Amino acid sequence: MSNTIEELEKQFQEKIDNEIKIEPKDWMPDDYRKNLIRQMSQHAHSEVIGMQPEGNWITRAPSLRAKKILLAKIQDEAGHGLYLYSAAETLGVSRDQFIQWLHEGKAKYSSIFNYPTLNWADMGAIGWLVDGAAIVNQVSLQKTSYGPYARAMVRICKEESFHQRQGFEIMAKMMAGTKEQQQMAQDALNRFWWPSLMMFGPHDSDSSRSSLALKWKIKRETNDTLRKRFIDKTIPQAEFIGLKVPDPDAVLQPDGSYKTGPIDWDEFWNVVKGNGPCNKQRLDHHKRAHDNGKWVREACIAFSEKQDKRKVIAN
Ligand code: BYC
Repeated sequence: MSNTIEELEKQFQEKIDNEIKIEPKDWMPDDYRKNLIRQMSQHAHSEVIGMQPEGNWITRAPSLRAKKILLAKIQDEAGHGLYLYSAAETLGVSRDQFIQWLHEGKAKYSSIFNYPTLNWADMGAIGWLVDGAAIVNQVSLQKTSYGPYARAMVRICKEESFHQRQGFEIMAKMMAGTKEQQQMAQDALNRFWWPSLMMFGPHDSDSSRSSLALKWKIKRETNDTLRKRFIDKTIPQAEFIGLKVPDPDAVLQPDGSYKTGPIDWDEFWNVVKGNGPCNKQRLDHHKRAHDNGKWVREACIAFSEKQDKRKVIAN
């Protein structure tokens, strides 16, 4: 006897409420699938596009040690993108389709990667603030209800915490250096502080996706809760190495948390809509790299087809 949609929805919600993971072949509401496809593909695109601002500094790293660490970090980000594309493909959409949506502007990636990286301290600011913000979000996503996404997050979080530390190390070293180095570190914090807070998305009251995402446990905590956690962790870290966050309204409260000033949401939406300083550059670069890699993809397919034919003959 087949179940009605209402029964299937009820059983689905019971699984979610009982913390049972949803797996690719399980029944799921269409909107759950669509919401996951959107969020996971945006997440994957962010990891991949996020390589560009840092890739810009590989040839100019100040030492061989710094270059090796930066290369390893960027390679990790590529890996994160690939785990996430694979996890998202289990929802029935191909990698080619995800890339096409990105190129057509139908899929987003994190607003943070539309800002330029102007000096070496920006590598510190990205590792410390951007990966730091990403970890706060992703630790929460380790408990997301979709199994393949949750499992990808566990591995990604381990690598992100190394990234956060390497960024903080760069900032701490610069703050222990010359006056010019200290100014560069403060300048990088000034430019990346507010865009890092924007990574968590709009305030809860303006977050159109949150209510269903929370009901279905795709998201486990709200945008504002995660943003606040990041702020409360990061301001003391800044002060510890002699930096000051560029928020004149930031005040420590008796409970140990911080009250902070307003975020410029016009800037956020402007960047999200494609008008940030580097949106065009980032997308053009991705399209170019994708086109240049066409022959590699074709060679891989030809090779695997040849291997398959050999297997058929051998059997
Ligand atoms: N940027 O209802 P809301 C990394 C959009 S990369 C752009 O709150 P939701 C790294 C949102 O998509 C880590 N768009 O949405 C890599 C929605 O528009 P649509 C990236 C944003 O999904 C290299 C609309 O605004 N992490 O670690 O419930 C080097 C309304 O928002 C942004 C992830 O992707 C934004 N910042 O919540 C270094 C985490 N914020 O789609 C580091 C996974 C919001 O309806 N994603 N929008 O047209 C999430 O957790 C959630 O999707 C968000 C947004 C918290 C980002």
